[in-house]
Amino acid sequence: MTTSARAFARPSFRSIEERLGMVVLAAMLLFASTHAFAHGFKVGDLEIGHPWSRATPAGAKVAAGYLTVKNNGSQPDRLVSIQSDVSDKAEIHEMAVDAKGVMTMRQITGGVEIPAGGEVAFKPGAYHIMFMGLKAPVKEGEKFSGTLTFEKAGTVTVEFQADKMGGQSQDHSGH
Ligand SMILES: [Cu+2]
Repeated sequence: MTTSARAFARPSFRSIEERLGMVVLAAMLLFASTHAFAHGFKVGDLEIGHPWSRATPAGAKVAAGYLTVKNNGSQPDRLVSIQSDVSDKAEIHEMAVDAKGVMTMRQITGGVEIPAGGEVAFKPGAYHIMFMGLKAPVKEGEKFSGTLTFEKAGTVTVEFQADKMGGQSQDHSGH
């Protein structure tokens, strides 16, 4: 049997249509997966990763917000404010251990710097966003939007995914 005969017997090259179809399918899968798993937002040189919150008990007046901000630029930027329809206002807070060894929460009034080439995590036990004057309880599985304002990059609206109620867990590595 000759080489050419074997080549002929093999399923031949896929048609252009088939190949195009596969490219479209691959693109759709890629889109679906980035959509489902990455949950990220971009503004200028900044990437906002996985904004999330926690379900709140009935009557709660505050909810927390967490996310990461990565700065791919060569200039530092600064998260200066947050707004959301779910609450009267939103503040930037920091959890820290005071001189007596007690965990306390304080408001950061001057914003938080996002260093050039660096990343800042707003997470339980550290910097976080506090939605003050909550208008309705945050329910598990729901999403709500919030608008972040950066000194240089400007504003970006992101979606916070509400996780189950917090308890004492400081861990969110499951996401
Ligand atoms: Cu707080």
